[in-house]
Amino acid sequence: MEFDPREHQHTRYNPLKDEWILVSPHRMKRPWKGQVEKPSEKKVQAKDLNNPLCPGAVRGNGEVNPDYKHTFTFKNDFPALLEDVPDPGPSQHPLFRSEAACGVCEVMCFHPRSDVTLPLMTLYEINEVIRKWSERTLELGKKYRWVQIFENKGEIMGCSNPHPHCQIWASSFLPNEARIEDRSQKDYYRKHGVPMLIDYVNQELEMQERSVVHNDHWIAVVPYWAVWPYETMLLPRRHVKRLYDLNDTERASLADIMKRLLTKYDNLFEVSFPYSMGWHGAPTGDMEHIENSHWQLHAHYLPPLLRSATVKKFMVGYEMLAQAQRDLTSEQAAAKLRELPEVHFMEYNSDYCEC
Ligand code: H2U
Ligand code: ZN
Repeated sequence: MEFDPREHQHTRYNPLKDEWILVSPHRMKRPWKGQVEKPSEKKVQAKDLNNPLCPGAVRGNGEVNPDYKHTFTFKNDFPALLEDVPDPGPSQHPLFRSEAACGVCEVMCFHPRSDVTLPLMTLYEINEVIRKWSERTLELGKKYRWVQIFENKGEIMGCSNPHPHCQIWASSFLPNEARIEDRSQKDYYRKHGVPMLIDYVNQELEMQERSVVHNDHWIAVVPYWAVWPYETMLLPRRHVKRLYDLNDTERASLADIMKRLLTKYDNLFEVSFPYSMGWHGAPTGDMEHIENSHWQLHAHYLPPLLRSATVKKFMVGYEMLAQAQRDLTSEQAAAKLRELPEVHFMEYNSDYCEC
């Protein structure tokens, strides 16, 4: 029998995380009798003064939000990282290690309206979000090694608030994902003399099978080693280390590809598609000026949905105790996303108005 990646199980290597994933495409045929998520039926109001992220609303700390027109960034009122805390001191035993950790957490609202998510925004509005992302990375990166921008979208991802927003956590340490990606990209660069993700982008542009959308400056692909069914990576085609190294044209081009990708995501199951996304780029702070040529800026989009708006992929059992496993291949997922329209399904819906 000849090997067919669409039929036969195999493992794939993730060079960024130095991990393997089990691909079992033959399982796509199995019927689903498990948990079905309730679709979120609540219609989001454009403005709700009881929502602490809205313009003019009162936040947890008693402050009133300004009447903002585009983005609005504030220090998280319930931060996981504080700027000034005592140092735990040297560890006494190798099995009980700890290190000092400090940082700052911010929340960034993308738009004054709670019912306007990124794919429904204009390119100008998305560009405002990107400009703010760059600005905060530059500012917080003066002091901190790692500035993690991330968006949890949808209740299924534990997002507590429907208002379009992301969080920014800046830390004095490299979090695990960053540390591992740093090491893997460094090893690849030493071995091949080219940044790993530049090689990867060129391969994907040539092969086309996993590309979802691309434009002159960016490409969105379902990575060869994707774990989540419709996971994508968004990468610049040029070598760019950090968000604030993007020029005006590249930022405008990023707004274009984000709108196209996120519109496809929403169109897949005709819901506001839930995901966790985040940006990774070269470290900052006291690591900004060390050799970082191995780093390439990129974003990860990690959506939990599998076969409909209500069936989610569970990462349990084998995934928690052995390794990640997927049914649908990355190529099948990319083909499905590729064929979806780039006009948002809500734009056909007469219930939706611009009032
Ligand atoms: P998530 O929905 O992604 O969890 O983000 C909402 C964040 O907003 C959350 O981290 C913060 C929460 O701490 N927040 C405030 O800082 N002030 C408030 O008044 C409400 C929510
Ligand atoms: Zn990454």
